[in-house]
Amino acid sequence: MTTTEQPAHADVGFGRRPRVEDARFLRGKGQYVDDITLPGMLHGAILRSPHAHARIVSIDTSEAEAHPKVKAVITGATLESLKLAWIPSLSHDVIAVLATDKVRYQGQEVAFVVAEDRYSARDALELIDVDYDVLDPVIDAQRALDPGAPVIRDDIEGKADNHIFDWTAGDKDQTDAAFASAEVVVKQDMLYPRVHPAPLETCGSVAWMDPVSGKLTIWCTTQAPHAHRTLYALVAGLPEQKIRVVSPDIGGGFGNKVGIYPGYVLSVVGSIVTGAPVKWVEDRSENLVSTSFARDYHMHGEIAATRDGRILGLRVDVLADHGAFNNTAQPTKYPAGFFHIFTGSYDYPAAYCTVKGVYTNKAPGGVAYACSFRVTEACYLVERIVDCLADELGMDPAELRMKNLLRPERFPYLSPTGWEYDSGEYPRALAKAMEMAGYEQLRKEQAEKRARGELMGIGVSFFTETVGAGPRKHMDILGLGMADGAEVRVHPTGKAVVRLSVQTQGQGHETTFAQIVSEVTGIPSADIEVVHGDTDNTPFGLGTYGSRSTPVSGAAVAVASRRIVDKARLIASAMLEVSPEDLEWDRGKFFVKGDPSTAKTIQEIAFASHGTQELPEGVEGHLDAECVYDPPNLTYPFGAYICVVDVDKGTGQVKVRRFIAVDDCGPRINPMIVEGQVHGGLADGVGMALMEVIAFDEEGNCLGGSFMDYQLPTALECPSWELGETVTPSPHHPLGLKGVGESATVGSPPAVVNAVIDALKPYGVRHVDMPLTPAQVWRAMQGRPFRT
Ligand code: MCN
Ligand code: CUM
Repeated sequence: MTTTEQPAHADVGFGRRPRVEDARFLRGKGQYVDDITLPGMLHGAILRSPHAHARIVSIDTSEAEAHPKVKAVITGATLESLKLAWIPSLSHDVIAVLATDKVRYQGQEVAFVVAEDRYSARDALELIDVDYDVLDPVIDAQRALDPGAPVIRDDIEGKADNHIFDWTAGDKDQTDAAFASAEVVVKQDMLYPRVHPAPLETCGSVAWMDPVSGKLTIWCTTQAPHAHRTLYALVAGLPEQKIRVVSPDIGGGFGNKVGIYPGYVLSVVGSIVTGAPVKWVEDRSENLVSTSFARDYHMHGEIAATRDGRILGLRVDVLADHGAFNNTAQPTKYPAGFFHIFTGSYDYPAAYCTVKGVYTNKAPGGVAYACSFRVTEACYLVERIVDCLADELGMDPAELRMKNLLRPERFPYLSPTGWEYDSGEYPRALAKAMEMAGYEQLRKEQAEKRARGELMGIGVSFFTETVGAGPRKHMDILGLGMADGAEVRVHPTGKAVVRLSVQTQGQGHETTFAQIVSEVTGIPSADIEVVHGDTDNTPFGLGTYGSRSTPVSGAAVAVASRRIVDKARLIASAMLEVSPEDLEWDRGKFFVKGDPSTAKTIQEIAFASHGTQELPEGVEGHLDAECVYDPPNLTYPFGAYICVVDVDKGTGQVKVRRFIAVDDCGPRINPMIVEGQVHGGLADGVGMALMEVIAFDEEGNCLGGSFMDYQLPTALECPSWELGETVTPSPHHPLGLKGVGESATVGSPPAVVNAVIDALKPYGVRHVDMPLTPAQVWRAMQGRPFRT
């Protein structure tokens, strides 16, 4: 017979499996947005503001229009006539697609040129003459609410200041009481500086409004194709079925590709105006200067404790710099994202935070860069201030953590700010990291080095993340509930296709999502194709960010796969002429209980479902299933990190010598991919802690506009990572899985900073703000005598 017999196959279910997408990536055969070329395609370029704050007096485009290769020049006035000059932001504000009245940050979009080639489009930008009336900018967030500060958003009716929102979480009175009764209170200001996700591939799009079919196709660098399509439909008034958003291979997102950028909209308008496909791809400086930055949180923390090191409460006050438009991405109810998970991994009853958002003359954005919706900032705050407390108490920071970590019997745990942590075994993870590090021995080595006047530091951090947004009843983005669909279809020959709403940017979904189907159905992973990133061919869902793909879409795939198995049971019962309850499932086949020789494989069942086999009452043919998954809760991955640094006394140069990371994301679909995710996140952490910052001068000129100024870590700055794991399944995910894509970026910066501050202990230094560049570290040592 038949095509349905399968060889014994090792490639089934969870486990190490090389990434299938690498076959094309390693050969340079990926298909990125910039690889897309269509007949007659034109190219767009954006004229950007040189000023941080200026009124536009006039724009003269006549010379640019006269350029022989220019097909169209679009300004804010053009867009106003199409009602597209302003579009909704992700945070219930608006953003300007092209400036009409004022420019509000350096690099803001002012005009768009469409030409026959990229070079002519760029050349023609020089021919546009904009007359600006320069205004005082607001650069320092601390000054944004000063009386008399220039009002940035005078486009908003009645707006007379730069205030965006005030937000609180936790119980103020209870927290005040905890502080009043505390023996020790430690206070610390800290800044999580503005940084940038800086993916290798910058943002771009190709738009084609087909005048014959009336269908608009947009190939673009998006982490959320379905959400983008709906927004295009709502904003432009185009019928949603006539819009197709395709996210081809993406060269890294890291949060940079969540939102809709003016460039995407402009390529659409360009195509409508010229009748030809229009490509727009930004360059590196445009990406760094104008697209979603991350962090920019000015935090004041206070921690209360007993003298013997029991934490009693935490109080936090944050000033959030959101730039010129409030365009941070997070579920609607949470203007500060999930920052209120700042209570971290410790057991204490009282916590309270206030967050104030302000406008400044800087690029909008705010959460991106593997942030889990601001868990990065929250984790940094608590892990830094716990170290400050250890310093105050003269206690070892690992011991202080161990004393206060949530114990396993506390789960599910309701935090003082309202999160329900699903599962955790925290002390075990920290003990494991300490054992891997040889913690006692490291402290001895440090003491010896200190006695010799050498600077060695050991930094500990523990993190709890909240990922997998989220339950529809309280999480949405612009009104769209955060559920995700998945469809699994088994072909007659027993091969399968799974269609996802989420979109990979390098996380390896083509590999791991096939493994989820395989784990449940027993079909070999190699026989399962993963389709994603195309709204015409995949079910609706909100996309990839906040490490939600595995917790939400992965759950949808698991449930759909189980439905396949349930249906296969009914068909097998007809094939074997027994009742379904008499069948036993042994991943990949059903057999009559007690008689394995009767087995029907999933492949045979698939063929039968398409064949002439008589099917039980009520069972339709074919072996397909789908699911829309509404997560009952988020998942709470966690981990314990230990960093060892050496600091050069003469130069302030920090060398990360060792980094031990114990992560717990529940069972691992593919341990190799999880390790890769952790490696990347740890490198992010070293980068943010030591070198990355988007800074501005007093006039609002961005000082981080190239990789000469915006430093990223390389292999030279990274040690050979030492990874460990514990496995605590999520009780509510169908396969117990928790997300992991942002864990290491969240958990590692405080470990590195804690290590550097620990090295500087002989100088009595308690805190230094990131990035801990040699100059920053050196300054901290100056004027302070070295004391062992
Ligand atoms: N995984 C696993 N076992 C688990 C959990 C996850 O094998 N228990 C696998 C997943 O199947 C997936 C990968 O690990 O292949 C990451 O899964 P998940 O934690 O669900 O995160 P997402 O897939 O939703 O990815 C998003 C996350 C975010 S928000 C940022 S930002 C980030 C990150 O992933 N951007 C990345 N990692 C990145 N990695 C690369 N290479 N490129 C980016 O742009
Ligand atoms: Cu916040 S960066 Mo990721 O969620 O795309």
